[in-house]
Amino acid sequence: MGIRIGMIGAGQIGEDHVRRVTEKISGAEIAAVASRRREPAEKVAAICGARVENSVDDLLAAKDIDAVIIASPSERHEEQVLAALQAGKQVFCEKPLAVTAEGCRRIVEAEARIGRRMIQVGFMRRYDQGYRQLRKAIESKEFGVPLMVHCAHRNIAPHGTFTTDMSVTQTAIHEIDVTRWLLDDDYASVQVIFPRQTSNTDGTVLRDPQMMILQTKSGVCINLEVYVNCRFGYDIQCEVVCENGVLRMPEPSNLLIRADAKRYTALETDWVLRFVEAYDVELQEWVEDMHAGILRGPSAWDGYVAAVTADALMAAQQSGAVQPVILGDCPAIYLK
Ligand code: ISE
Repeated sequence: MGIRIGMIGAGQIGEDHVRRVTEKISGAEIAAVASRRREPAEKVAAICGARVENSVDDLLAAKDIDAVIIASPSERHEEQVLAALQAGKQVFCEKPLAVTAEGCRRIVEAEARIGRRMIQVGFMRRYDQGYRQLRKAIESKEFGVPLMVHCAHRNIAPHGTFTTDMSVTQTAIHEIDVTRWLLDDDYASVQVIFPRQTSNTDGTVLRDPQMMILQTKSGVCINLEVYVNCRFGYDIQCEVVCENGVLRMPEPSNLLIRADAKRYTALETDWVLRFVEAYDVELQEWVEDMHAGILRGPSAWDGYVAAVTADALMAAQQSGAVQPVILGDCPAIYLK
């Protein structure tokens, strides 16, 4: 029997996930939708023929719902994840797991009390082909151990209001998770340097670009350029320097065009397109893992580690100094 999913939130990412589960994913269906506003919930429910619940509480109380996808505004995640655990539902929560590290810790503790994994966090880059190839090559040890990682995260322009700390919490958060997963290593310290600033911020207070430097416990240095106003395209780069070789993430395979006395390949314009396949694989594997009774994707602990690292980076933005990343004890359910 298919997993019956309740969708919480009916914004763009919620709608995308509903389409995915309905049109691309096997082994699950969207049974109900709940959102603070009725109208978008009805629109999203109509895509898949699901019912609309009056509230998140009603959706969580429904006996026919096995799991929920939480794609509501970030500030509501903590309360909704905790309520879903309480109701015995499996949870897929879009990033961030909670808006504070303390909030993530409360979720980790609640899940640890249950004694098994119930939560997966939406760090979709772990499901991207290119990152998976990188991880496999690192794991093979064929090129020696990794020493350094060079990353770039470039957006054409931010959507809506964007502040200096959001370059960490919304943008760098993806590299914080995926690099730690690639290297299978935790962060020891972080630092932020502000290079010459772009005039593309149009007079807003946002500091852009930023150079973030993270060092792992085993000493690997990661330099991450975050440039959210690059104007030219959505551009994600990752290169791992190992002892005996350099591993570069492949570019997305777009057509090579010769025209107008130029030879070029188009760049994506946003993450929805750049990571479209990763999002599909992410939800498909989550559904398969629920059927198999064992979750393997990004855990609540990974969500917590990302939040603690993000806090250290924001402290580093303020202080200009190297900041330690202090995690505390990891509950047994998350240890491999
Ligand atoms: C956005 O929230 C994302 O998650 C994107 O992947 C990232 O590139 C962008 O900078 C964020 O604002």
